[in-house]
Amino acid sequence: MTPRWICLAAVALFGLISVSAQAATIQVTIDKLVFVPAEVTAKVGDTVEWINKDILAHTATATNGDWNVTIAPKQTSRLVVKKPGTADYFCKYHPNMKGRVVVTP
Ligand SMILES: [Cu+2]
Repeated sequence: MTPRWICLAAVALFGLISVSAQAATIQVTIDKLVFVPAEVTAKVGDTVEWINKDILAHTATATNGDWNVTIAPKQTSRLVVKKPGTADYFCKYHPNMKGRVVVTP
């Protein structure tokens, strides 16, 4: 290998490591009109992924209006969290469905 190749390989490897160390995907399953787990913790930049196992459409709607995610039946939807803090959310179609995302910096 030439020094140029070694340098490129090092940059690529470092990029892979730093990306995997920073961003995680946190999964919430929706099963029979319940968010499981009801509360998850994420870091800024992480992705929250809702997996809808029901045959009904649901939403994850932040009570403070910051975000609104629709999850079609048997589908998965994702949100990248950008703001630290505690976000309570609910489903617009089934308001007794409630969850919480705690975002740490
Ligand atoms: Cu719902």
